[in-house]
Amino acid sequence: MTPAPCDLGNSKDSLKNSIINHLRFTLGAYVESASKNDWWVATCLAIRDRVMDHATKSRTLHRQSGVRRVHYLSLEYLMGRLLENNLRNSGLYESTKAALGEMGKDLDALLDCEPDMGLGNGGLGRLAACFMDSLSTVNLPAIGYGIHYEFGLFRQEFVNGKQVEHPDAWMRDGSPWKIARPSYRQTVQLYGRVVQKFDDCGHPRSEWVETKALLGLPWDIPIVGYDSHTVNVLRLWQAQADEDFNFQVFNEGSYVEALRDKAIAETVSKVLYPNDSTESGKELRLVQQYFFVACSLADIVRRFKVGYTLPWSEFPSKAAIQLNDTHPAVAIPELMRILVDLEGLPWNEAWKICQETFAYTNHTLLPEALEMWSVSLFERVLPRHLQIIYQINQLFLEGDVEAKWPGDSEKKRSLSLIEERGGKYVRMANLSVLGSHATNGVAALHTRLLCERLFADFYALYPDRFLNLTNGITFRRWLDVCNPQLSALITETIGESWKKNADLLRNLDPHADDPAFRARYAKIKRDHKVVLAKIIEDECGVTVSPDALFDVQIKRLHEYKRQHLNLLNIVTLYREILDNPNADFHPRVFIFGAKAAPGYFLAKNIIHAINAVAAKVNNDPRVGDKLKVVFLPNYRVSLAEKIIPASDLSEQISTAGKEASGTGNMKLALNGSLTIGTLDGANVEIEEEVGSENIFIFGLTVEEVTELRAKGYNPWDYYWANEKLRNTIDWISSDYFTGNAEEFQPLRRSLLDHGDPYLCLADYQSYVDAQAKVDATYKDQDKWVKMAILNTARVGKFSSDRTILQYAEKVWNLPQVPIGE
Ligand code: CR1
Repeated sequence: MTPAPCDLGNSKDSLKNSIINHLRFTLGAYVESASKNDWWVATCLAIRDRVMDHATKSRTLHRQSGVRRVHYLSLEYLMGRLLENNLRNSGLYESTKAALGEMGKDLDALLDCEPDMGLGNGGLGRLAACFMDSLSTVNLPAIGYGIHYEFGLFRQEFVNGKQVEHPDAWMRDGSPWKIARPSYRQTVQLYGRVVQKFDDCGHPRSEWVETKALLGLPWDIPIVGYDSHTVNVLRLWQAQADEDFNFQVFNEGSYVEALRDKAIAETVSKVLYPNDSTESGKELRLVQQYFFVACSLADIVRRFKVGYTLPWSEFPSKAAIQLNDTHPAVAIPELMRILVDLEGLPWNEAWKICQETFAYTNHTLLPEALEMWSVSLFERVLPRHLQIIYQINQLFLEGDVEAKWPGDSEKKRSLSLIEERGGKYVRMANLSVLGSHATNGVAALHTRLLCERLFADFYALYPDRFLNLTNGITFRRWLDVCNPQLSALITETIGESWKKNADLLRNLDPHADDPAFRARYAKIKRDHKVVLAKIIEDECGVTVSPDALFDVQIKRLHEYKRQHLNLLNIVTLYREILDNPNADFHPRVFIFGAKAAPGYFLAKNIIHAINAVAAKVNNDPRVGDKLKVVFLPNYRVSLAEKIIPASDLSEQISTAGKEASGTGNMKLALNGSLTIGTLDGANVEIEEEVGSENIFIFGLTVEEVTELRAKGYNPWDYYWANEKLRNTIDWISSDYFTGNAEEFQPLRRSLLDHGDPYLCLADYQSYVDAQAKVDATYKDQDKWVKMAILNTARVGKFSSDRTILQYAEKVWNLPQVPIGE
């Protein structure tokens, strides 16, 4: 007898039943006495029930139809909270709100129970999260693979203005979104040595022996798309010990010792490395990378084998694998090892399969972010993979490189997978380009620089492999969820289709001239500023006026992003207000959100300096309301969702050529925050879209930066030539702000003695002038609001749906597969 299906309807009453059932039977709680957290969990589970059915359906249909799937390999996923996103995407928000309302519960209050899923550092991890949303939305068959970190990015606190880190135990109480899949557990080998054996036909085969084993337990998180029935999954691997007990030791009575190995094994998925755009070269990090790559590849191969009885040459027609930066690049030798050592394929055939399967996205040109592993470390952890890399390298240098540049050892040095100067290192970026059929940058300018600079020789050799795919953001989370008021106004004005086709936002363009529309748009912005002002009051104890200009810089703390250039302008303004109290200056609130890598000394010094300046400025009666500076602690996705709709001005002020793309710039522009920025990353394309009259561009271009450096850049020249600048720097590094003149000497030294590597001084005057223009423009509110509306209207290009469809077409050759009801 088939049991009656449970009621998974979408009506208010069905949802009410589901929530009550979960409270009673899953959580063992009474409706009358359940805690707020119980209500939140029960609500998530009620939604998850509805979503899981579609996940199973999607997976089944993808398997049965035999379509190619994309596998996104990423060490980071910065998902944030899932409940509201899932509700809005699945169209269940209103009925769930009503269901809870009838039971005396406020949905919006419950949303705050959810801890952020912060399994990433910054832009790269958030991009992966946006891509997962878009893949489901546009009905592409996809699986995201990553690590189930027990601790996500640290929680940040300020003590006396200095950053202090605390662990982020995001899933201490479990998570209602994740489902364990023990039947798909994988075993991974590490360490050991390689021996040569001969198979039955007398062919030599390498065997990796005396290894240590680690288990990977997959956890699945369903990814709900907007208005689509495709539910893909994000599969995160948790490391477990091979055997719970070492019986030998156990029998000797050493129970605690026996469990030690288990504890060590489990450190592999314990914690996310907190560095953004820098590599760290630590053994545990390499083990993390290999662990999740090996689990994921084994999972992909398992699916290929059970699903089909096809020859290996068909593997790429079933599986595309995208490498999100070089972090998963060890997948290339791992697939070679599977094909050659385990499956017995000839080398050349295996190599062809590899190249057809993999594609690589580069996210940075910063030299300190280009991953290199010392050969000795690599050899110890992955001895067979190192051999494979050597062989790939030899065939490449003696083959394609020799053919193109006969006898040119300089070219060989530059293209080699092994760096030989100053110790031997494996270059993961070169490996990634060579082992894949496509390499892309993440904005037009970045891709151009990849081809002209970082990968110039590879580009000369394989020009067809390189392409640009400008980043995007999901408009669901970054408009629908974080700014439902604006989303509703847009829908009321131009209809709903923009949610699936963001280019239609252009239909808002003419409404910028309509005073009634402008008034409503401006009111939404102001309401968000009132909400943010309350958060600022609660978090920082600073009272700010929602009528001030909210000037926002939110992103990781990094010298190249130049939060310290922002600070130079703030201190310049502070001085001006004191010198010239009657000047007509529109009140401004400078708002920062940023985490610094715990080991990044100068970044922490900059945070401290901003907080110290804030403390002085905010309490100086001579300044009053004109200037406030706040640094909101613990910047994260859920806080970004509060700041972005409330922002007037978006600081995108990196040194030209350093920010590969940026994605916060897109989120802010979409929410009507005007950009003050350099011609860097995607700012260039934002200017193209919104028009140069609706953005504040300043500073040196990439070409000018190159020229200046070639000429010999000396920050002291700027210091001596510009009195305002000189006073500003001297003031920051005096004892005025903390009572101790030593405090900000590191910052001063970096700007002067150490050559100002990110050219803050060179761009200072141009930045200060652009800020004056911002001030003048803001005073004309009609004009400002119009510009803001035109930003919202014209950034449709930056929808991650567009980006993902380009990947599908140009890199993955992937069909859209709609899933029925
Ligand atoms: C870049 O710095 C870009 C994101 C996503 C970052 C940023 O400009 O928007 O990637 N790079 O593409 C990075 O984290 C390891 O490199």
